[in-house]
Amino acid sequence: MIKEKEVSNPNEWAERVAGGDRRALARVISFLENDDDRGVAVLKELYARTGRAHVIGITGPPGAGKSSLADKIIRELRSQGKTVGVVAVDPTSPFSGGAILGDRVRMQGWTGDAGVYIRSMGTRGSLGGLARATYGTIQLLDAAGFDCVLVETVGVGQSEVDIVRVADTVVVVAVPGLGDDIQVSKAGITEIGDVFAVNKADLPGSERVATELELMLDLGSHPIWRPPVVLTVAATGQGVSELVQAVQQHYQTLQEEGKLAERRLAREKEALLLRLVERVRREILSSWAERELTELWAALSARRLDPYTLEEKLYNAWKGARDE
Ligand SMILES: Nc1nc2c(ncn2[C@@H]2O[C@H](COP(=O)(O)OP(=O)(O)OP(=O)(O)O)[C@@H](O)[C@H]2O)c(=O)[nH]1
Ligand SMILES: [Mg+2]
Repeated sequence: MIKEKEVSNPNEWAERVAGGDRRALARVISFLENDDDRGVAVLKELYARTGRAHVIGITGPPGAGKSSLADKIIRELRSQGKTVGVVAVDPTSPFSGGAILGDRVRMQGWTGDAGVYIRSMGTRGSLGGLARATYGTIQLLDAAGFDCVLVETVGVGQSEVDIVRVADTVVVVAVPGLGDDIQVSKAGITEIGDVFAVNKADLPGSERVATELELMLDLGSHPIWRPPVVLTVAATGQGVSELVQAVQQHYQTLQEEGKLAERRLAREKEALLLRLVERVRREILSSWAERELTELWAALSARRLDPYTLEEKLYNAWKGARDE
């Protein structure tokens, strides 16, 4: 273990992370997970060194084979000589720090490979907190020099979708046998995917899922990139090199069309604004005593007070306190 006393400032942590020190990397990720201020302090030091990694998001329904697919994608990228950092996010799991069993089992062959780093993260606090820690971790892996950063997340709700949105390339994994087109037509799914993998193509029905996806995609407009649909069998690795090729073509297209920086700036702005809003919200709420707030909510509920007046009251009190 690193003795904390030996590392006294963010700059030292940053140097260690950028230099590829894995134990430092693991510690700083824990800072982020625990909302320890040192995490953000290190991110500030490292931001100028980020933006080099290709961030690849993998999302899809539970059990679709995302981790198995990630394992085979790592293999393909390694064969190209690329280094890979992985963040496996499980919003339903309270565990973190590599304790998610499925991911460990499915991606376990890499412990001896210095070119691969895998970290699992779960929610201990809020989903917003998880999203923040995940995003910070991606930046750390980027600054640590990994060529590619894979982010796996279960795509069941909006927050999970938000997590994967930070990727340069989003792979949506669909599977046969989940009944009709629930997975395909689920709002937003066709919108966020840059590449679609129909996994478990060894099972019946995969061709149909692929056809439905193609039809759905045909309805959309795709000015620079029409998302391809690739059949895969993560269990054997079949189709994975085609998948990786599609993912890399997408990245190349973004670069050639000058859209990569635009996409990254958009996500950075969105994340920053969300943090700001959250901060102001916290400040406003914490400036009131619990009892006072309870009374205000009760007045709102009983319709003795309208929400617009209350909004002004809360805002003005906060602003007044700031202007003093
Ligand atoms: N038949 C078949 N089974 C597969 C394939 N890929 C994965 N599986 C199996 O599907 C199950 C789930 O695989 P995972 O890789 O853990 O799926 P996941 O999407 O990461 O699961 P969660 O992270 O729990 O949502 C495992 O039993 C895999 O062996 C495939 O291509 N074909
Ligand atoms: Mg998984």
